[in-house]
Amino acid sequence: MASQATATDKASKKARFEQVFTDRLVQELVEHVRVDHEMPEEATKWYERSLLYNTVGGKANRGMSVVDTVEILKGEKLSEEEYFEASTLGWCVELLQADFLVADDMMDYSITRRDNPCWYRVEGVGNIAINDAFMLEAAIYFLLKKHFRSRAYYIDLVELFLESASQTMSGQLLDLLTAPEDSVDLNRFSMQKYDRIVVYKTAYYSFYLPVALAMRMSGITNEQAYKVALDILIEMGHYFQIQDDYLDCFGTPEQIGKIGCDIVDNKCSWCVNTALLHATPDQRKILDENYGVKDSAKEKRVKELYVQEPISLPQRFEKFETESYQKLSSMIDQVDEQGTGMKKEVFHAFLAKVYKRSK
Ligand code: GPP
Ligand code: MG
Ligand code: MG
Ligand code: MG
Repeated sequence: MASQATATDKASKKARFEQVFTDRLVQELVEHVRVDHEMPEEATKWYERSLLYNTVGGKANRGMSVVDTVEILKGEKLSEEEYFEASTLGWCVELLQADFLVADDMMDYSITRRDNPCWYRVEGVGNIAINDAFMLEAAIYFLLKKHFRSRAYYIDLVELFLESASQTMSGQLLDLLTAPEDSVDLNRFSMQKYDRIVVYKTAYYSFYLPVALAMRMSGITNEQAYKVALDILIEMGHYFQIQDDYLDCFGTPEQIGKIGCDIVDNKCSWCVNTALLHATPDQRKILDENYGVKDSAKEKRVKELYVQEPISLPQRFEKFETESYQKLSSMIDQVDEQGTGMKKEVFHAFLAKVYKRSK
């Protein structure tokens, strides 16, 4: 019963969050392009469809973490107005995520996302998806201006978005450059390169950004508090992307809502880097012969190898998860709440959302 109640609470929390977007923010955005950009109906309809298709329907962990953090820092329930503002900021993070996913799916030749065809694969969309990604990003700055222009922390919000987006683009560049389509050379991969890719392409925008936005909104100005948050959240983001890489290979499409493609895409993933560290010379040869080619039989061969000893990715992943949890918990325990004005609960709550996730 208790776990059922929790599941219902979670669902209604998410429904409330989603309503802010579907019932209010989408209309504001569509009205903005209709009136301020003189867009005809054909264009406003397209934009509305893109906003709904690409922004709603995910886990919304990033966006809801903004709201949760504001509430934890306040120490009591938010008023209607406070809830609306925090969730608007949360939706701005989800819009950034939507922008990145539309573009990333094109770059990664992905097939499905959130159980549906990737946006660029929807009939009639194709390369228009590139412009739709730009429009999803532009939506962030419209909403920030509309709702936060008069606040003293407005510029901090804008800078946080600009800087995290820029860090993500650098990470994405490294991700793409280490995965050339036409030349497979596993010697180019390493765990050091991997760590840098994932911190930049994932951790800043997915973990530091939502919490730092909420901290600004809550009036935290102590720079040490931001430093402490950065250290913990970058580590958490690193852990999260390793989960993403593991699930790309070992999760089912029904579970993760997308079809994994890291092996055929020649990605410098946690899986291949870990396999390279432990493979016997014979296994290494098989990896060299089968990794990074658009051939499902070869992809299958790599997956078979990943579970064999001494590569044993499932066991190594489980160990990694336990150790990451311990490391993160001990970092969180060391936070000086009095000195920084931060609360450990902010980090515990975010970690609880992603620990041992299966999607
Ligand atoms: C996750 O990589 C990283 C991103 C989605 C950031 C993309 C950045 C851009 C500047 C476009 P991933 O490819 O492993 O994600 P997924 O598995 O969800 O496709
Ligand atoms: Mg991808
Ligand atoms: Mg990618
Ligand atoms: Mg992935």
